[in-house]
Amino acid sequence: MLSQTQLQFYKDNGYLLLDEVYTTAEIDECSLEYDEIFALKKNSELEATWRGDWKDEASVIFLGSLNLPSGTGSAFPMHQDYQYFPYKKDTLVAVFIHLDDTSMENGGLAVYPGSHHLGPLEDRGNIPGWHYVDQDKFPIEKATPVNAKRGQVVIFSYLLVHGSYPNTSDSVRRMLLFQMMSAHDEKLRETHRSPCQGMVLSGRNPHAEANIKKRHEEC
Ligand SMILES: O=C(O)CCC(=O)C(=O)O
Repeated sequence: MLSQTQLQFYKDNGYLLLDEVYTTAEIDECSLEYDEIFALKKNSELEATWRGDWKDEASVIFLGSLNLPSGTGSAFPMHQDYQYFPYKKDTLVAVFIHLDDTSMENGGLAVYPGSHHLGPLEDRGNIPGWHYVDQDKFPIEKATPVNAKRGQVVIFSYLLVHGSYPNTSDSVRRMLLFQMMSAHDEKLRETHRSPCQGMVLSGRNPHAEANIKKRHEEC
């Protein structure tokens, strides 16, 4: 349960860093599973990997797991997730579950606090499938770093301008990414069609087919 102070911080800034959501044992288990998946993925397609030996169904809820490799340039220039999947009521949030400590050196998150109040910004993406805001207006150098510890969770609005620093360290930066929205929200245009998209985490979704094979058919 979030406190009033946390809720107010989220409303004002568009993001929140949370402690103690998971126990150390849970994060350790997640971390092991994560490494096993990435080891399998090295030699096969991700979809094939997903047919592997899952311990429980909840494992397939996540939409992505981001392993920012060491020594690369900025994989994520400043952007709003809105441009990837716009919804009518803007209920979409991203949740990062950190499996490693993050910093400006190893590809940590950078945000423009309060930028979610600006609404959808002009899309300056010039590569198909990629969306960025104007990097001159929102340079990563002027953004606020969100240094997270292993096990900490960051939640932010899909309208928040954010990106990641280049990982110049010699180790990978691992985290689990969930993106979720209210089942009562509706997409403004067709977006990603990942197998987990539309999966119900709580309650029921009146707009989606329960059968995973028909996941992307409208009811
Ligand atoms: O992996 C990261 O650090 C950033 C990911 C991100 O910004 C996104 O998925 O929208």
